[in-house]
Amino acid sequence: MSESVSEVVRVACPHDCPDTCAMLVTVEEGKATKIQGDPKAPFTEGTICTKVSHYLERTYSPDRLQYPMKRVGRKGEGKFKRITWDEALDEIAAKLKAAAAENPETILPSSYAGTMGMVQYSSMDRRFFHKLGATQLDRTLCSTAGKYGLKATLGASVGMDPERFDEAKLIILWGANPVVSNLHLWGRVQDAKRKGAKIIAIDPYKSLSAEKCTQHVALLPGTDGALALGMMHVLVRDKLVDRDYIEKYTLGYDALAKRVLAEYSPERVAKLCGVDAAAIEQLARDYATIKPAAIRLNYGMQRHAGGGIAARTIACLPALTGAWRDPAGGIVLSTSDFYGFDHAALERPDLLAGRRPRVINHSQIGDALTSANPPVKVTIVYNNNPVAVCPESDKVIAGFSREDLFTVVIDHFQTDTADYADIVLPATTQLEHLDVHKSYGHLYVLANNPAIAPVGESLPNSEIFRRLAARLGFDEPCFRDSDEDICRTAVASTKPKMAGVTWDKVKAEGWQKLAVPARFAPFAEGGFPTPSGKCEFHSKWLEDQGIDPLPFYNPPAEVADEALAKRYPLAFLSPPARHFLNSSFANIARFREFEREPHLDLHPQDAAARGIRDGDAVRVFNDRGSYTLRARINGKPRPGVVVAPSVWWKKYSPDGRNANNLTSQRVADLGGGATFYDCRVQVERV
Ligand SMILES: Nc1nc2c(c(=O)[nH]1)N[C@H]1C(S)=C(S)[C@@H](COP(=O)(O)OP(=O)(O)OC[C@H]3O[C@@H](n4cnc5c(=O)[nH]c(N)nc54)[C@H](O)[C@@H]3O)O[C@H]1N2
Ligand SMILES: Nc1nc2c(c(=O)[nH]1)N[C@H]1C(S)=C(S)[C@@H](COP(=O)(O)OP(=O)(O)OC[C@H]3O[C@@H](n4cnc5c(=O)[nH]c(N)nc54)[C@H](O)[C@@H]3O)O[C@H]1N2
Ligand SMILES: [Mo]
Repeated sequence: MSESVSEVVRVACPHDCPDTCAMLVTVEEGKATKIQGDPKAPFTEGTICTKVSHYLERTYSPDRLQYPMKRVGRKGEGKFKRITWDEALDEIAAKLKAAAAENPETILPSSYAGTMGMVQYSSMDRRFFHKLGATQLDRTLCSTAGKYGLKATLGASVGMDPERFDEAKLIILWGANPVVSNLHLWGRVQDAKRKGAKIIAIDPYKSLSAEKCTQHVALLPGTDGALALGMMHVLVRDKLVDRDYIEKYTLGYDALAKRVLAEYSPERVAKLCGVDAAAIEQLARDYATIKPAAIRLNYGMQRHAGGGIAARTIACLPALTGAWRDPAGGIVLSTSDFYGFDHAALERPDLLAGRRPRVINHSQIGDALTSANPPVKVTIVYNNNPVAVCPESDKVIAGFSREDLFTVVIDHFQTDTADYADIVLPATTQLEHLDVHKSYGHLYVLANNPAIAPVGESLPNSEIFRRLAARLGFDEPCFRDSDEDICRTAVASTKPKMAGVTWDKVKAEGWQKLAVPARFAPFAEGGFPTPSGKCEFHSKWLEDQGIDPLPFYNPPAEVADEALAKRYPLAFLSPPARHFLNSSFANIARFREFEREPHLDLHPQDAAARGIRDGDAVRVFNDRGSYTLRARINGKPRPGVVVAPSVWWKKYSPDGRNANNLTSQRVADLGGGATFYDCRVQVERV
């Protein structure tokens, strides 16, 4: 915070988005008056999305939580009274002490990615819960199926440099909707298109991105692995593979080739995916012959029961054709493992001191809160809105409604989850605290400098856990680390790609690139971070887990269930709405107006079969629940698929429910990942 009249502060966008923008905030007399993308930052290039261009409205919203509060109404009712920080923290500390004395595993953190800075996302909080010996949360809501799929094939969450997409001649947007969810990559895709590149979307839905592509392959949800295997069949059959690359830098080609030739003919795959065999042939030929070829894989395609193996299978493609040879070729799902941040120093798992607390899967928090043994008695929710975003809401709500559960929610706003809290604590926004960021969609380290003083009595997450640690008598020096100490710790690393990156430099300049060559082609000459150092078509790591070591088609659970399809004939997708960020921003009037109202896109055929007209109120339902929204009839989803852009807050929805009343707690084949898009429903007019 500065005393000067007007200054420009370097901040980083905190949101769960691959773009992690570098931004400039103008501060006049202690008040933030303008926010903009940093024009000098290479990936941001001076532009930010609509959501964050209104970030000041979030920070200064009249709805901001300003002081600690204690519940006075029923759970869920949302009635609270103001209390002091001392009262709040004393009561929380007393509850934690009592629970820890009985069994620390009755304590559960519930946090995700409301902010992705290391200080506010995963440092003091993790130390605190490690020291307590609390139940550990397996944070599987978003990306773990794909992450482990990538690990099997490439060795880690690494891939081509997203900055090179503008040089590609073929781009496949595979389960990715960058217009909505990865805007700065989309700019590069458009540059490539202007220079003549062919852009292909693979998506059951004609998303805002798919409608601007050269070609759209609208496959059945959850069948991407089969499509990739069909492409491989054509590549092998027609000798379109790069023998030299395969021999030098891959493992298991002969067995893979034999399998795809025997089992995955385009005709068979066409039936599995619901697309024409000719389209598969064409896709494979284009992929092998138009170079450089870049694949933007994104998380949409892995929110299915077979999503992990599907991501692994698709990740084999660039090694088959040698696409990695070019900096603008290859595949990227996430770049996060290129960073060498010192997570052990940040999170201090050593504070567990040999204890191995049970682990609860975040995607099954509904079951956990209603039936775990021993029961969860105390939960602290921060950076997360589980009542809105976790699957099978009826169970999540039943859990948070338990009278014998003590719930603390730390947030900026009175979220759907905060309504169930015993104590609500106000958190600072990104303009009010310090942080350091990596990105999962580019290769820069970013600093977030505080621009203004905390609004009301809000505090950073880190400070809240610091104060709780002091109350619980945790005396390790790490509990006294300042936020700046934590930033310094994060980047103090001897890993080669962190060479030259220092906190002081990042803080002063706002961002710094990892130490990679200017035209980075990570696997042009192999060097994959797998056990063999090769791209692993054959994965011993999977074999050791009892999983087929070669790529195979692992079907979706509900989408492929023909018996279930008789009762619930439609596949239901609930991908991000453009003007929300998961459930963030969905409480602010401006963004709700942009999105108008919760709506369901239907194909005319499916609407006609149900007597549904455009604009009708419809009820979507399955065995887990139901909710009501407005029908929009258009050709965007393929027949048999309905799409509800999400994640609306329940309290701003017509019947107080949202998409997650329908989604299931089933987890994917790898990493225990959530399967939000593997969901069958029926729709009727109300
Ligand atoms: N504006 C905005 N931006 C965001 C977010 C947001 O909520 N709003 N969320 C952020 C977060 S947390 C994440 S993880 C990313 C997500 O980024 P993306 O992965 O790009 O997002 P999704 O929209 O989930 O999925 C992309 C597309 O996958 C399609 N899809 C669904 N199932 C399948 C399938 O089985 N196969 C294929 N091929 N496609 C399928 C969907 O129809 C959708 O159009 O975006 C981030 N950016
Ligand atoms: N149906 C359906 N459900 C989904 C998805 C989907 O596509 N469809 N997407 C899934 C995906 S990909 C993800 S990543 C998850 C996201 O799930 P979450 O990570 O829970 O994301 P948000 O809903 O944005 O909620 C984050 C909360 O953190 C708060 N917050 C932000 N910054 C801070 C801070 O500094 N301190 C504190 N204490 N709080 C802060 C915000 O105000 C917000 O209420 O949702 C998943 N749920
Ligand atoms: Mo996510």
